[in-house]
Amino acid sequence: MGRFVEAEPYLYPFNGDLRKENTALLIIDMQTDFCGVGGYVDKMGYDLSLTRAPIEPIKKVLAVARSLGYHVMHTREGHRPDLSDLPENKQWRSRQIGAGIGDNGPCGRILVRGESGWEIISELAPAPGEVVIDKPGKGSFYATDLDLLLKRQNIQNIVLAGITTDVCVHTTMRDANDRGYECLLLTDCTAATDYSNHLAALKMIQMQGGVFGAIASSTAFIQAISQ
Ligand code: C5J
Repeated sequence: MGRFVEAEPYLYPFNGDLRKENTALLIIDMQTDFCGVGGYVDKMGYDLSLTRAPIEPIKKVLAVARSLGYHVMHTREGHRPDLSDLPENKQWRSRQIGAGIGDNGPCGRILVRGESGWEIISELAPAPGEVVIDKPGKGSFYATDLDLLLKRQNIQNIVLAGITTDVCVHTTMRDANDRGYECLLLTDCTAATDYSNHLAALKMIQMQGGVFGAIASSTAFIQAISQ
């Protein structure tokens, strides 16, 4: 028996053990800085319609996951106001592209904790009691207590949504996979600042029999958990 999602390149999870108790929906960096007007991605000149596309599909998955009692966790990329956790090269590179991390922008200081651009967009705001992970890097495990929280709750399956597919979502999925978590990326609940990068990131996951896990549409995931 078991419960499986119609996923690629294999039915997810590998062992059919998909339950609210052992599964977390992890929503990565749905912050104004990555998908809102005047935020970091906008300042860099990328097309916001790409990173905004997952908002509606995530809203649907989130509503179902919450109603069924699945674990829901959110992450935010950002730095301390004194920038003591901002690597010099990360700041330098962001200035090269005209969106200096820590510099003032239309939504406050770019990628700085507590600023309006750093907040998770209101449509996907965390509910009381949901875990929110503040991370200084691209991966959600680096310099955070995410692994500890997952282990304490006996979570084995991580379902990934959020932005951007090729950067923070992929870094998190790769790291989670190395740590033994069974990962599923929701294809329409993720997006990149370049559509071909999104597609390439999806393709990479499907190599080697699912080198980092599997991918599926949000519809397939909702169908599986609603049964
Ligand atoms: C980036 C992220 N792209 N959340 N951050 O710098 O993917």
